[in-house]
Amino acid sequence: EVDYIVKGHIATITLSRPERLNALTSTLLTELAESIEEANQDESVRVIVMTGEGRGFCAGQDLKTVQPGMDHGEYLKHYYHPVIRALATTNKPTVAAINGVAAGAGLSLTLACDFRLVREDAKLSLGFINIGLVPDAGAPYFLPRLIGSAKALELALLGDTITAQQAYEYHLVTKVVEAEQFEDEVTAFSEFLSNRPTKVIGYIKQLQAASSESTLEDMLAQEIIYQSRAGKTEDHQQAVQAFLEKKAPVFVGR
Ligand code: LHQ
Repeated sequence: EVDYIVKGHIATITLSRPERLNALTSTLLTELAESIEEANQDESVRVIVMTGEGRGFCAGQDLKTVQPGMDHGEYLKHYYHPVIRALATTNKPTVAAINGVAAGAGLSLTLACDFRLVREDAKLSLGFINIGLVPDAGAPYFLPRLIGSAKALELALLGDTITAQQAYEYHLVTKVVEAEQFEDEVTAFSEFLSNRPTKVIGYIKQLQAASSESTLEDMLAQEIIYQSRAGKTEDHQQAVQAFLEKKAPVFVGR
């Protein structure tokens, strides 16, 4: 239910149940967590892209699998949380390529990524409230941090479907891309990222992740540690040399 391919330095993970708008099942979620872990471990991978097959990105949990008597909390713990943790803790840059509708936990998956590229005609909806549920799969953590608590609460309480353009105005997505350009733009963006200083990208991510729970003094201490590490990378040393020689830097990710 998940396709995984590595091309050059880019791992592309495709949610693949197109007849149901890639609605999530326990099998799909298990495979998704394994794919993210595989990309995370593979040293040749410098970018992780997640996208959907067919006309949708992901319609959230497959509601046909929701049984009476099922404990949603336990389900989250077993199937969703490993995916969200894997996305949120990888040191590699992650891109959600939102090729079509993203609803419920389908939208939540994208919030745990570093970048969201969205097709101009894709619709986004938190949606949970419309079926009497709270937002989940990391959304209560990520959404207020991404767009501020007022807008986050509004989307959660109203459950509205918003357009790609609105999502951009709310600072929810990185970029809105014309439909015909979408695949080329995802490739170009991922290739650009894959040629950046990958190790330092990981440091930047770890440093920023530390920020939400820290004081200024904590963060000043953290930046000493990370800049000291960044300063010792091959990419930094080579890029300074290239600058002085008026050449373009070539980053190897180390
Ligand atoms: C679907 C689904 C779907 C099954 C479309 N399931 N078939 C939940 C429970 C437990 C524990 C943990 O956490 C969660 C997390 C959650 O994600 S809850 C939120 C679940 N998702 C939703 O409530 C969204 C439901 N879907 C929709 O609102 C619409 O389908 C959207 C806005 C996604 C797309 O609308 P359209 O583009 O108009 O497509 P459609 O509605 O015609 O859907 C196409 C087909 O896909 C259709 O099947 P059919 O046999 O009639 O062609 C839908 O029934 C099916 N489908 N979402 N979540």
